[in-house]
Amino acid sequence: MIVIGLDNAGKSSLISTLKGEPAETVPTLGFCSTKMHIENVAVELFDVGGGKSIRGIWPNFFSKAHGVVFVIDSSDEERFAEAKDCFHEAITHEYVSGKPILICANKQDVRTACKTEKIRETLAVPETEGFKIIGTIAKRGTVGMAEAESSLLRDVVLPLYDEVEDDSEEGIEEGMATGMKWLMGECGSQIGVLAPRVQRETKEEQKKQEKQKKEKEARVKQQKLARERETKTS
Ligand SMILES: Nc1nc2c(ncn2[C@@H]2O[C@H](COP(=O)(O)OP(=O)(O)O)[C@@H](O)[C@H]2O)c(=O)[nH]1
Ligand SMILES: [Mg+2]
Repeated sequence: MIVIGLDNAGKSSLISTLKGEPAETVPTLGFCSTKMHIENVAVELFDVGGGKSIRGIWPNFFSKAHGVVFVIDSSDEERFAEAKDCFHEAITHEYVSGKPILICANKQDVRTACKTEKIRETLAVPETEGFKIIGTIAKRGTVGMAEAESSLLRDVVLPLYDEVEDDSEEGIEEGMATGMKWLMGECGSQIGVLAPRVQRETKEEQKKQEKQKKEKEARVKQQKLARERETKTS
């Protein structure tokens, strides 16, 4: 499985929560991988960033993945356009299209977070099978806790919020497990198609990369020779 999304979406938090080890997370620069068991199946999760600069390494992971988890920070409206762009670039990739995709509308604990239906619209999630969207809280925010100690917040601000509070947060941690279960189930039922596809495309991608590497080496060699000739003639 590959877990993608913009930086700060909550990918690393989601993975550590799933693993049951709320480890301290550091921003993902390249990628990292975590192995765990979900529903008695060994799964390897690749945590890959979604920023423009990192997208060059996407195909490498896309080719190996049976399913995709896309994580979005539902409270960061300023980056919705960027997230949508990232989402569509991923789902239309030749190694991804047709594979099961789970979308985690994360940070549902943030009061200003958009609900799953709004996120579905925002990302323009295709209305076809193979896409599922769930609300998640990968890691409950601690920001604001200290502030809540302040009497103004505690006595004046928070009670106002409590009045409008609904119960939509309930069962959200469970939602994450249900979401992963769905993804595993989809991958499982399509394994006859997915397994050979992954094998074929992984090889294809490896070949592409080897070719690129050779071409690069050849270029470097040419440049070196050219430099040597220059120093001889001067
Ligand atoms: N409030 C809240 N904060 C979250 C949630 N998930 C992650 N965060 C915070 O968002 C920040 C980025 O999370 P991280 O997992 O490192 O994101 P990544 O860059 O996608 O791997 C961290 O400060 C997390 O504590 C969530 O569900 N709710
Ligand atoms: Mg990370």
